[in-house]
Amino acid sequence: MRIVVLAGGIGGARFLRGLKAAAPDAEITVIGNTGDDIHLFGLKVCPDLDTVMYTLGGGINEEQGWGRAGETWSVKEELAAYGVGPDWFGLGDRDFATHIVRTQMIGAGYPLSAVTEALCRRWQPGVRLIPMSDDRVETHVLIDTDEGRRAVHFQEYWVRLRAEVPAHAVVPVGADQAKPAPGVLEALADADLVLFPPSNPVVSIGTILAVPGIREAVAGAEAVVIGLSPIVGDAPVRGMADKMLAAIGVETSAAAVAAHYGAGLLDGWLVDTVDAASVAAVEASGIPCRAVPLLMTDEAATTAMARAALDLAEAVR
Ligand code: GDP
Ligand code: FO1
Ligand code: CA
Repeated sequence: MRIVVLAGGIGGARFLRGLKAAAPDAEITVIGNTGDDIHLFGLKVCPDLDTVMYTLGGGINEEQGWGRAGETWSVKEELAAYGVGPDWFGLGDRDFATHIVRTQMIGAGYPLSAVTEALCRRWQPGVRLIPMSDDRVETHVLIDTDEGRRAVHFQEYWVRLRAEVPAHAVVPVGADQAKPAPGVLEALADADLVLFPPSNPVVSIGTILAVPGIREAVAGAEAVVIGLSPIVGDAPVRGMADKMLAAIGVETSAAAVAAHYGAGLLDGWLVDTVDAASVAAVEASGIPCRAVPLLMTDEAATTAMARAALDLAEAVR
């Protein structure tokens, strides 16, 4: 079976671990979000691609969910001693090496998709990881500052400001001019199943779908498309997705996220058992829906979630 997963960082990566266990023989292609990418200290950092790569490759800091296990911070301390910022984004020594290799290869002329493939030769994530696009796309968030309304980089909004100020708009800058990376449209056309893991619907999956051609390829795919809600009990399980949903006028509920993707994209939707009361409303909007436990508390629970997605796909096929 050929499965394509549209993934952000932590939510996508953890789900993928369960999917690999639930479907050990499947050929899994991951289309990764690159809207979170940021250039720091002359280096290109791709947080969501790295989170998937490190999580599946066994190098992730499990507690934090991003960055490397066994990390040290000498470079960060030395940069601070020079007074060179930003100081609000935590790049560790081990992680720095990834960004150095990536930036060096891009400087030599390799597209991000080829660089990602090269980095994955070390990590062996057991999936084919492709960035959504080789073109630069950068998510910006419109906020009010002392100097008036300003667009800030998504990481500045998320990490420095902790999403504590209202977001008026979320803009994937460059997406309208971006092309899907080589292999993205082919993978979607050849897929038996497309999954939306419980990733952020706005700044992860929304950004991937904003690359012209990808939304159309998902909607037009022969594959069954199944999504899992990142919202449980009307709140994000982790992070500040509620702030992002508010910015695009979508209520923070599992049913509202399903309606936001719509029956044009989704052939099925999973909500958590605490949201079982919303199953009828989702189905009334034309999307088959089931309530199952959706908390990725351990490997077994995550694998069961992936199995529930595979089961729903069979039922609606
Ligand atoms: P990010 O790029 O690191 O923010 O990660 P993603 O976009 O892939 O996923 C973020 C989303 O994962 C958040 O909105 C969380 O609510 C969701 N999430 C995290 N852990 C869980 C979980 O155990 N269950 C569910 N259903 N969602 C989760
Ligand atoms: N998230 C944080 O909240 N604080 C950080 O300092 C931070 C550093 C960081 C470094 C490398 C990397 O790959 C990810 C990192 N993240 C950090 C997570 C990243 O910013 C995520 O993309 C967003 O938190 C949400 O998508
Ligand atoms: Ca992200």
